[in-house]
Amino acid sequence: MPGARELMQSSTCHKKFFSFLIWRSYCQHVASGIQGYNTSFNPTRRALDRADNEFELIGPKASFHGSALKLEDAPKLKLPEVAFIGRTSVGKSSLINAILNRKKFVKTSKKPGHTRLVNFFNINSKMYLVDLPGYGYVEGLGSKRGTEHFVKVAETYLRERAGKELRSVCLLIDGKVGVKKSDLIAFEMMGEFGGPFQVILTKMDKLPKPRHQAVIEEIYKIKEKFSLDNCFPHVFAVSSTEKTGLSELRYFISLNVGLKNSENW
Ligand SMILES: Nc1nc2c(ncn2[C@@H]2O[C@H](COP(=O)(O)OP(=O)(O)OP(=O)(O)O)[C@@H](O)[C@H]2O)c(=O)[nH]1
Ligand SMILES: [Mg+2]
Repeated sequence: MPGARELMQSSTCHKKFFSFLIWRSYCQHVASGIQGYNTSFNPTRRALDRADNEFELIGPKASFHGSALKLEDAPKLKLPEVAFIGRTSVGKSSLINAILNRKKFVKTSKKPGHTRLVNFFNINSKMYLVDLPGYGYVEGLGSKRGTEHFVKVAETYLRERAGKELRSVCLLIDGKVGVKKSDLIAFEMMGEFGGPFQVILTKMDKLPKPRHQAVIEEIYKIKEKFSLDNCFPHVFAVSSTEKTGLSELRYFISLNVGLKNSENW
């Protein structure tokens, strides 16, 4: 992704992007309240079924709140939110549909760079799921301008929502393509950003089963390399088309937004 490193590492971007120290301590507090944050993630079948049931109930009640380029346009209603970040075409919008068990609720496209704004989806007034533009190649803009757009929008979003409604960020990595240079920069960014995030490997249906573990291991190595202590230890692996790995993610989101208190599950 030519120019991305320079862009993401430009001093103004970094200064703004990483000035979340207060939020960091807040997030560590939130994260420590999530069952399994420091241990292995091993929800019971019963808990996963409950999460599926919960999303089955709230999925049909999800509605599009609106798009924001400037965060003044973000929802005024205060609800916990979970955001989705990743390269263009990694499957962010498709994953939101899959989590909600909806087919065309969020617009998806084969053309990279379809989502250009910060889109807020109100999930039955219990939470917002937030779809962000991707980094990397954008149809019609190219890689450099596409990434500039991402940095501008995502940085504003993360800065504005830090310490407020944002509970967690899902960083999506294409399981078939693997970790690209731009993803490494995103890892670095998230590490310095400091708020809780988790890695979601997408499009696992495109990858032969025997290779799944190797891709997961690659993520563990990167987490270790960057000493990402704000990254949830478990790596989620999903397929939105085959609908696999979704129960774990639904359960995790439920905990993140306080939909269910872990003791009740
Ligand atoms: N095989 C497969 N294809 C997927 C999966 N998830 C998404 N796709 C496809 O990947 C393409 C991009 O999906 P989107 O959900 O629009 O990706 P995005 O990350 O929102 O992309 P931008 O908005 O452009 O940043 C679409 O053609 C989807 O059908 C998956 O789990 N498996
Ligand atoms: Mg999208």
